[in-house]
Amino acid sequence: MEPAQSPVDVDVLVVGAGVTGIYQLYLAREAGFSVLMLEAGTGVGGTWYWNRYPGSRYDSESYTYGYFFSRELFNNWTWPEVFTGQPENERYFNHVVDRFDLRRHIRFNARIVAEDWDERAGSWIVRAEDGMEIRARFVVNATGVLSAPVYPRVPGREDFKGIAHHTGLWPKEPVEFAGKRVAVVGTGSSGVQVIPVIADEVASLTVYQRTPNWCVPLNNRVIPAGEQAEIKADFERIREIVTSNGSGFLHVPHDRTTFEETREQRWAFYETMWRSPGFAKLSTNYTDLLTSRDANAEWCAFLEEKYRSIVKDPATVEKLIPRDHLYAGKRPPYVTGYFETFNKPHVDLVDLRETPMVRVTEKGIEATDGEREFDIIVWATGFDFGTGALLRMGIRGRGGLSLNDYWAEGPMTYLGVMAHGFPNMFFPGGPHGGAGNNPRYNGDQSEFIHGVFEFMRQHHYRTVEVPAEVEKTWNDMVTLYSAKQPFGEKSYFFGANIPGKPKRFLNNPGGRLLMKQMMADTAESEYKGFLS
Ligand code: NA7
Repeated sequence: MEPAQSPVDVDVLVVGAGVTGIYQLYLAREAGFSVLMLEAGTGVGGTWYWNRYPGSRYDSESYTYGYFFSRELFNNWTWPEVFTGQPENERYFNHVVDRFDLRRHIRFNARIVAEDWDERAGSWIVRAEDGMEIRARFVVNATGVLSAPVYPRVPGREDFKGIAHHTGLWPKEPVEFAGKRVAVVGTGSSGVQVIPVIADEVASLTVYQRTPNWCVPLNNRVIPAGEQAEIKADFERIREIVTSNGSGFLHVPHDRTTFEETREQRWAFYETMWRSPGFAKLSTNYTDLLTSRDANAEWCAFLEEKYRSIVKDPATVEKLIPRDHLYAGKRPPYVTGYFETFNKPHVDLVDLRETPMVRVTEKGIEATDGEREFDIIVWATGFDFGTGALLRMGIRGRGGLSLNDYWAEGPMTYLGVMAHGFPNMFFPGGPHGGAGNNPRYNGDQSEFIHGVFEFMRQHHYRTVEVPAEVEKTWNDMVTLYSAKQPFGEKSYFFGANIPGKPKRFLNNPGGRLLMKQMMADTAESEYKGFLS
């Protein structure tokens, strides 16, 4: 007779060695659970491992993006710039896993192809592409929201004989741009980071833009030694602010609305915003920026003026001004020297709304105005946001229920971390997650999940599953607030970039504070109805 209970290999299996997974692994290991992490890549860092294209850089302040679980880690790591680049970010995550001796719990080159809930054993059987099989009591899929890269559905992509890379799958070996004819397709956060960085090296640069974005300066700078010391001395205050506020940033919200001030005052204030670091343009702008169309349009009018003052060719600047959404209608990119790039004589902008792409050829790209030849094509065409990674992993819960079927009309979650029918499985940093400084928001989720593990161990429960009616309260909240948040239905936050994907809001429109409150209530109720 088969044993009723198959032994588990580990208590907690974490999938994905990004910023969220590493923290989850650390929490579980510190608490004495047996742990394992599986990672598809050959190194740690997640987003900061895969997106190693030239110009890849934080747009959250480095010292608020890193971890706060160890004062000693915070003290001993020096962020050289306010917004550090990918190599530095990847170094940080390597430092963390080595400093806390986590690397020995990680298996690399392990791409998951199946996760099956074994009802009888009360555990998950997880299989990797190479045939490795792990049995785990709990599975935490920390696989990220921007980790399933997508290419345009344009014929002939495979025919191109030159070099072609997606920004989200960038190779470790350097790509030689010097003297090459280069195309960049896509002008989201990744495309607008690559473009100015490679522009001076290449023989020619052609930018294929489908939708212009409201790009604003990142305003990166080196952090001088004196300021470094101040930041380190300020650990407790910084941690308190970024772990307790809505955005996860250190930014202090403004105290007035747009039209309380004269036009002259507004323009002076917008100038301050233009010079402010990264997301401060969103989080410290006039308080009605995202709630009043008129207020938002006023900021956009200022931005339009700025663009016109930088870009010399009137036809080019016309194409660079968004007309179909206001600020934050799509995720706003933060740039360094982006608009200036279009003043260089060897840089061209192709507006795909005027001349759509027809096909990729052996030699280049054909649009309706003809074929252009290239040595290199950079596909900066984004990701299957939110659900993409989870729906590529073959996850099957109770009774063989496929997550792809359960989420056929869009994700159904509780707190953006668990789903009914999928016991003992979690996905921090996944769909219905946060907009803001992601590691802080995802960290809340990891701590909630870890609290569940601790409670179950203490009280000898084996299974945790969100009841259907409780899950519904969260999904009703998402539906209700989706209509009130600023991101438009044309953004990837609604899955708009993926043909055929259901149009559902893929973040938590209720915000971080509501999520934290619901987590606290759930824990306080001792997970009533969740445990068996
Ligand atoms: P994004 O922000 O999704 O940008 C992708 C870009 O690629 C965007 O400009 C798209 O235009 C463009 N795109 C997508 N499909 C096509 C096709 N078929 N033809 C032409 N152009 C296309 O991804 P990123 O990698 O830049 O940024 C991802 C996140 O990384 C970002 O939000 C930050 O969190 C960091 P569209 O706007 O869809 O018309």
